[in-house]
Amino acid sequence: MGACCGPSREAAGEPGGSGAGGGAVGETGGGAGAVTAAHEVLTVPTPTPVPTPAPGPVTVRREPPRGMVRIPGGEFWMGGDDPDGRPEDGEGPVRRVRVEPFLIDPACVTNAQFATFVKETGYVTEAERIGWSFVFRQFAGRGVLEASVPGAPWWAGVEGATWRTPEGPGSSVGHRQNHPVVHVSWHDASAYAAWAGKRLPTEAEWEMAARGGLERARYPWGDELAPKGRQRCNIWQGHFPSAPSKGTMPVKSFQPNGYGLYNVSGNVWEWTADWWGVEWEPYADNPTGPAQGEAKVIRGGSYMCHDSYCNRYRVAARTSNTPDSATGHTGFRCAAIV
Ligand SMILES: [Cu+2]
Repeated sequence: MGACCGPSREAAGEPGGSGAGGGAVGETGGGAGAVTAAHEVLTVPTPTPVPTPAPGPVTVRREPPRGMVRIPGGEFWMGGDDPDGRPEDGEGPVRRVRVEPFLIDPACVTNAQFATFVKETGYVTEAERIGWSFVFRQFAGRGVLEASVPGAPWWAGVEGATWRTPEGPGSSVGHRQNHPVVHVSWHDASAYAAWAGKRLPTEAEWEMAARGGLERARYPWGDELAPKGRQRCNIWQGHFPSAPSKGTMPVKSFQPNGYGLYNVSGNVWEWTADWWGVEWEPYADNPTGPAQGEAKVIRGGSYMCHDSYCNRYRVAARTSNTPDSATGHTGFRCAAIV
């Protein structure tokens, strides 16, 4: 998993950072060196024992509501062989994949939608139970823990950072009701999806939908990042990580792709159903990823992705994070059977 895009609780949980196994150190990869000049002392918050994931049964509320997009299914070229991609990300080789027709949300789940779920079920997110989550250091105010992610010093563990208080104590989502919910773990996202009568998309479904009907394009809208100079996604602007960032944007910002999906590139990373893996067959029928694993695939890139160290806002790009991890730049959208 890439610590720069998917900082995991485990990555921050290695006292001293030196022996940080699990790949966090080696995974910073690419141009990360350009922005990791200052090494910080890695003192880590004592991990709080976490109760078993997903608190209690979540009641399934209803049939998949209207407003989802129907993706016709069929075959497509999945993955990329872009020389910009990192070999360890397993974007390639490009292979033929078939998926059944399915439904997918046109946009990520918003703070308002997640609030309804919490109100109806009393659900408590994993970050709330554990007590801290990852915040982009530029946004962090109170509650910053003396921990950092090896190779990705722009992440801060913040006590009290939750979906309701994305920057930590004192912050709120009051003015961000239509922004994507963040600081949700994979377990939280799955619980929401079950409640909504939906599920998380498989990685193959996510990519087919994100491609919007285009074949082997670099982005969901074509091959050019900013056609005619027009920005099409919320990614890092200016020098990373020092330029001022606005963070998330409303889930329906920018023009949607050919299938009507908004912000598949940039804004927030999106959880998928699949365990992480990097081995592919030349052809796969409705793939659902490895049977087991340690990390879940996340797709799409975020407002923090920048060409200078991570160009994972390309539509074939992928990384992962552990299912208990939460960050201020990861959210999700749901899928459902037709
Ligand atoms: Cu990135």
